[in-house]
Amino acid sequence: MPYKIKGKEDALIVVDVQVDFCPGGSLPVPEGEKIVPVLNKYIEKFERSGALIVATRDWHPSNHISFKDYGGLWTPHCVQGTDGANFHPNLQLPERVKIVSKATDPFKEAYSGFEGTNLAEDLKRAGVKRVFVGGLATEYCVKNTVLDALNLGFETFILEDAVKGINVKPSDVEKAMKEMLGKGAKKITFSDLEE
Ligand code: VGL
Ligand code: ZN
Repeated sequence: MPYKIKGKEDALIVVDVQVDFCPGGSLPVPEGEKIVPVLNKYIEKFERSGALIVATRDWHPSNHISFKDYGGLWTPHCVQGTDGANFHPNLQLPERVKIVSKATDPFKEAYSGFEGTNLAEDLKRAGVKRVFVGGLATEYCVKNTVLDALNLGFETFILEDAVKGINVKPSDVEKAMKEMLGKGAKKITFSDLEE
């Protein structure tokens, strides 16, 4: 179904497209790098329309609760200031991108870009009504960002061709997609967007 980009009422949120979440990194999402060129197309299109472009990044201190040694599920990843925490080198973020660093408190996991950040206030202040969410990983940070966006009252779109998941269990991504859609998110692909 076609949707017209409205410009200033829209925000593109690129979630955690970082070196550690791509093959070769410490917590790779299988084929995570494949969404990079697709995201670049979205970025270009939204940028041209005057929409707000946001890039979230996982930005953990080295003793973060998310890490196995500190009681969490994950191997260390996206530690502040390390190469693995950098955005993927081929991701073409525009000059005026708003970077949101999250999960910086050592004692709190925060999968959503809205958790413990000013993102909600910043979007509301800018007059944003709709958010378009892509990135990594579908069933963790993308899902939690999408669900928070819905709860905050944004019309929320998942970029189906620009997300990838980990699938710790094989059906995890499918379940996450169902949950997001069941709560009111809409899924679109690049060809659904009209300028
Ligand atoms: C993420 C696991 C741990 C994500 C972040 O960006 O989806 N997943 N930290
Ligand atoms: Zn993390």
